[in-house]
This record gives sequence, C-alpha cells and structure tokens, in this order.
Amino acid sequence: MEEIILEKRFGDIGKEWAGFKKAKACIIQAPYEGTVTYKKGASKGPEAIINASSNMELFDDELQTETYKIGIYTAEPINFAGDSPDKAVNKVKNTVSEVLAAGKFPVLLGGEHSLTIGAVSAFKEAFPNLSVLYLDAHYDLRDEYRGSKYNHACVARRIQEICPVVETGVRSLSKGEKDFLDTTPERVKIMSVYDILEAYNWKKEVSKMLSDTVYISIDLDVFDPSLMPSSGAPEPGGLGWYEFLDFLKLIAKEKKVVGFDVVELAPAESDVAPDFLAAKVVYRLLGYVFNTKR
Ligand SMILES: [Mn+2]
Repeated sequence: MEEIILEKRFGDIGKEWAGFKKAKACIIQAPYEGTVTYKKGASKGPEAIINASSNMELFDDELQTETYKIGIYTAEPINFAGDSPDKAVNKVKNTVSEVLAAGKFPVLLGGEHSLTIGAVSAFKEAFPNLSVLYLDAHYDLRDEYRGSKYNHACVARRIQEICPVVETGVRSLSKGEKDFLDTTPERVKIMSVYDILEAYNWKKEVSKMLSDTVYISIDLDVFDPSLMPSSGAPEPGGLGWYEFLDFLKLIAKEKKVVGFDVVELAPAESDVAPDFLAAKVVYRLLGYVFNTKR
C-alpha cells in the first residue's frame, strides 16, 4: 500500500501519526452500495465518517489516552465504479489481505454490509480459528435476495459458510431465515434483543460463544434508531450507546480482536449526530483493542 497521506483522513490526525509505515491501524474506505433496497446512501458512509471524525477529540475521555498515537493510516477509497456485488466483495478481500500482509490492523468503513464477506474471507485465510461477532438488527441469513447471493440481506448466510458467526442485537427475521436457523444451527449462534432482555449476563454469554480470534462486524442499525436514524433499514428497539460500549470493551479484553468494520451509514445532511456516533465507534473501539490489553 502506498504511503499517501490524504487531506481528508480519519481524525484529521497529525502527519507524524498518519503514515502507513508506522501505523498499527489502517482505515479502508469502501463506498459501495450495489444492493441496498430501502434507504439509499451507504456509498456516502465512509466520507461522512471521515468528515465527522475530524471534529472529534483525539484524547479519549473514557480511556484517558491518545489512541491516535498507535498510528492510524487512512487509505484512499476503493474505486468500485459500476462493480457488481461479487466484484466489490472481491476488491475488499484483496485490499484487506494486503493490509493484513503488511501487519496492520484493518478497519473497514462501508458501504453496504455485503462488503463484510470480502473482509471475512481475507481474515479467515490469515486466522484459521476466526469467528465473527455480527452486530446487526437483521439476521441477514437469506440464501439469495433479488437475484444475488451477495445481497446485503445474505451476508451472515455467506459468512457462516466461511467461519462461525454470533449474531447479536438482531430483531428482524423472515420465516425462511427462521426455518434455516431451526435446521442448521451449528455455525450460527444468536443473541437477539429478546435474549438480551432475558439473559443474566448477555455480554459474557456472547463472549463464550466466540472463538479466541474475533472479527467484529458492526451494522450501525444494531443501535436503536433514536441514536442511529441514518441507516439503510432502521428497526426499533436496538442497543443503547453505553450498553454497546460496555459490551465491546469486554470483548476486546477477553478476545484477540483482529479487525472490524462499521457499515451501512446512510448519512443525512440534516443530522450529523449519527455520523459522529459512527466516527466515535471506530475510535473508541480502536482504543479498546489497543489500550485495554496490549
Ligand atoms: Mn442490518
């Protein structure tokens, strides 16, 4: 990957901390939406996150540290011009593989959720014992949707073909997906919002369901739409901010988190708060991964 320090980079961090060579983390911008069916706009997600991140305090008030000093490189957006979903997924896989080969920690900014399939394929090659923590309002377990196996409604179905997946915060399920879960539960574990309401300690339970090496995929619609109205398919009754943070902090402490993505931000010009939330998710999670253990 070339050492180009972008004008618009994550956190607007000083050049001293923004070069590729010294960076521990690499932000991959993936502005692709080919299969979004409801509210469009996910292709503008990465740019909105980068813009919002430049207004963020770089001193992390929870962790009491300056996370950016790990070095955060922001790569140029992947060029998807006119790509079909499978081609877009493949481009993401190649980019993530390249970043992993360079020994960096990849952070993928979507774009639509389908891109996660490419990321997980790359991670699985590097980490055979991988499992995926899949945060989403939707089960995404359809085998095919609107003629594509790489539709955003099929992402978790594709991922469980690659490695075990634990879906958390889910609350929107079709009958076909329910039938699939009833017959093939082996590689898909579920902690739905209804399970969360009943569980004694759902965060610990999810942690136990995961292998030691974890990739985290965050569809922003896992949050309650009161916090995150700017997603492609909002569903009421999602996670709250502190609940989410507390959970990810635990996972980062107990597991080897090897990368993550934040997807499905469909920014609205009238409300930047969701963009800012997404930027904070990225920065705080980097903080958890790099400061709570290593
Ligand atoms: Mn979703």
